[in-house]
Amino acid sequence: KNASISCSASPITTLEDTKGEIPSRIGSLGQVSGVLGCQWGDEGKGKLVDILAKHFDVVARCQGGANAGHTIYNSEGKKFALHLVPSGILNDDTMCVIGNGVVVHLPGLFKEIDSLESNGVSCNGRILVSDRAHLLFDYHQEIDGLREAELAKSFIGTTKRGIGPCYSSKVIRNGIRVTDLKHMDTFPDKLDLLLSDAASRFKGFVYTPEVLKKEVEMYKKFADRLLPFVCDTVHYMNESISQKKKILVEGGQATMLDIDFGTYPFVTSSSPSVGGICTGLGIAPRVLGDVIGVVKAYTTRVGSGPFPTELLGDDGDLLREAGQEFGTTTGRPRRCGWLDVVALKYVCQINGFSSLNLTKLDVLSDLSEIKLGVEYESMPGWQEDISGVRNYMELPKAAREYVERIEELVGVPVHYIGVGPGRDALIYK
Ligand code: 2SA
Ligand code: GDP
Ligand code: MG
Repeated sequence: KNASISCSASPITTLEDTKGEIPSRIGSLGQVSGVLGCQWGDEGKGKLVDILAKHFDVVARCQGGANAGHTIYNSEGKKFALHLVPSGILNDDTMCVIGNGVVVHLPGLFKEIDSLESNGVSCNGRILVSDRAHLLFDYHQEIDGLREAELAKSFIGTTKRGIGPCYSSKVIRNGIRVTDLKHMDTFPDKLDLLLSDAASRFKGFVYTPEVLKKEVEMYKKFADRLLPFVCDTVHYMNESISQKKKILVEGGQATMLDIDFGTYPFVTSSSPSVGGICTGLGIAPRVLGDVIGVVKAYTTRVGSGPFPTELLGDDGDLLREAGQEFGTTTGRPRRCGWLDVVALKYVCQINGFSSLNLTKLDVLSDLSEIKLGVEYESMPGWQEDISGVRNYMELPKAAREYVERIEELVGVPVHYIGVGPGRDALIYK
């Protein structure tokens, strides 16, 4: 392998530039389609959702919360990092839904909306929040940190965004939902129960009547601001389906972080795999058309847990630099390694993808040899810049052979290939 890998910065041009090349395939995606992560997150789901959003009426998030970090670039090359707001927001005609399966941190949501608005993205009337979604409070974030500290060396490496504690409240049935903001008379008692529970469990958690008072005052203001966004999204989604609107579901994290199917206990607390689409939005499995799996041409993971194809030391550092692999939410360096085909096959089995989007192929460009995590298979590299390529047949032969070997091994066609972060940097195969 070469001593240095450089990530070629692709020029960001407008989507119009590639219009002729966008295949009918996008137009013929199922009325309700999904985009899900195939590894341990950060495969580039946000970029694909943003590109596809133009062809959909609604983009919906079904699980997770502000642990997600979806990076997208608009046509002027301006960068946006989204956490709770669905990645359809840059397309003016798309409605964005935050479904019942999402855990919502209101201070974070409003900060994100304010930042989008101040960057010229109008959110007004374009975001709907499920009345059934659970509220994630600052205290959930605090105890996320306390839990991690308690675990000491066996810490999970969470994003400390309060995800596990909030889903715990939901499952143990003392959680507070968005709809509870409509009943501010009973809200303080509900919050008191939650905070008292946390105080009795965690020595380090300071809870006083003043804390409650301050929080309630803050949430009264939030309630006024949020209520225009609140909606029975189950009804909205199903009505939209009856009206033949096109719906794209955006997954956060990925199947290898799924609470059931991932590398437990080093997982997140939601279902980022195909089942999460139905439970997180209240739509039936039979309405689901295409589900696209997003897979990076290599593997990354943030946080602890098994990673069989991980590259440690200099090799991992080179890949991290080339791919700019740092957490979109926390800035943490991501662990890097070769593509794990064994894990990918398992993920394809669980989700039944109709196609794959192989991303960041451009990052491997300088390598003389690329390893695939299947009985330590090795393939020749192509060692030339592919970030300007837009036509599959113009990719170097070795790059095409790499793509086709992945298709052969996992048994799912690769229809989209990422060769840069910009909207135009996608090859339709
Ligand atoms: P949590 O916070 O309870 O969901 O953490 C549990 C595990 O799930 C992982 N996780 C993620 N992995 C990759 N990317 C995520 N989003 C951010 C990003 C991460 C960041 O886009 O880069 O900025 O650090 C994400 N969210 C959760 C987490 O690392 C734990 O392994
Ligand atoms: P997500 O959580 O799956 O949406 O992914 P993230 O946004 O956290 O991380 C993916 C990163 O890779 C982002 O910085 C994207 O801009 C970038 N990216 C996406 N696709 C490509 C690609 O094909 N090539 C390159 N070089 N970067 C890409
Ligand atoms: Mg991410």
